[in-house]
Amino acid sequence: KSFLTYAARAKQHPNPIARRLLELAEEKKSNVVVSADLTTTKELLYLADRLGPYIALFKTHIDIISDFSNETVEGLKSLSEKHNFLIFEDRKFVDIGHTVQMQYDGGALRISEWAHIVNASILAGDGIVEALASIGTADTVEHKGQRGLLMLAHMTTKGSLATGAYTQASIESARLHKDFVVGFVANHALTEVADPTTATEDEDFVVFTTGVNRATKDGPLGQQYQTPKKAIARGADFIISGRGIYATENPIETVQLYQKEGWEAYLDRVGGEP
Ligand code: UP6
Repeated sequence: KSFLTYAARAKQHPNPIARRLLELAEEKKSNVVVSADLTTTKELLYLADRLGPYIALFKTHIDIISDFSNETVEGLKSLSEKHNFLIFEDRKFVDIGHTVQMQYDGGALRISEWAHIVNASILAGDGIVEALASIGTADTVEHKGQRGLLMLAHMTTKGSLATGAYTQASIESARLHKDFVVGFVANHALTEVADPTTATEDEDFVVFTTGVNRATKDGPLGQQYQTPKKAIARGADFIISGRGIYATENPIETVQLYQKEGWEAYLDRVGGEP
C-alpha cells in the first residue's frame, strides 16, 4: 500500500505507462476507471466521450462489441487524446506464450495497436509475461514501447481460486518484468502476501481494484462489491467500476460522485489537503 502522492510516484516510476497514468490522475484529480461493458461501438464511444473528462482510464472488453471495426479503434484513440485518459483492454490473457502473442498483436482486434494497458493471468507460468512483453516493449511505429501489463492477482468473485500461491506467483512475475508490468488487478494491496525480504526499494506496483460499487449489495453471478472508500483504504490506487456507473440513471453525475469519493479517500491515505 502506498502512502505517497500520485505526483511523487510518477516522478520516480521506472515504467513509462505507469508514469503517464499517475501524472494524469494527479492532473485530473481522478482515480476512477470506468469498466465500459457495452456491446456496440456507438454506445462505447458515447460513454467514453461523456465520462472521459472524469476518468483516468477507460476499461474495455473489446470482444463483446458486436460491430467492432476500424471506427471503434479510431474512435477510442481520438477520445483518449481528447479527454486525456488511457485505455485498458481487460483481455485477461491466459494461454501459452505463442498464442497470446498472436492474440495481443494483430488478429481481428489489434489490441496492441490501441490498448495502453492489458492484463494477464499467471496460470500458465511466467512465460506469458515474457511473451506479451516482447510485443509491448517493442519499439514499433504504433506504440513505441508505450504499453503496460497488469497481473490479474486476485478475482472478485465468490469461490475465486486466485489466492495464495497463485497470487504470490503474480507478484514474483511482476518483479521480473518491471519495465512492462505496471501493477496488479487485486482486491487490496498485496504487501501482506509479498515477501518483504525480496521487495526492493524502487518497487512501486500500481493496484487496480475491480468490483467497486457505491451500493454495497453484491451483484448477480457471484460478483462481490466494495465501496470506493473501502477499496482505496485497502490499498487500491485506481478503482474500477462498471454497472455502478454506466447502468445508473445519470452516469455523468454518478462518475463525478465516484471521482469525489475516490479522490477524498486517496487524500485521506496520503495525508493531503482536499
Ligand atoms: N472484473 C471483475 N472481477 C475480477 C476481474 N475483472 O469484476 O476479478 C471485471 C469484469 C467487468 C468489471 O470483467 O468488466 O470488472 C466489473 O463490472 P461491474 O462493476 O459492472 O461488476
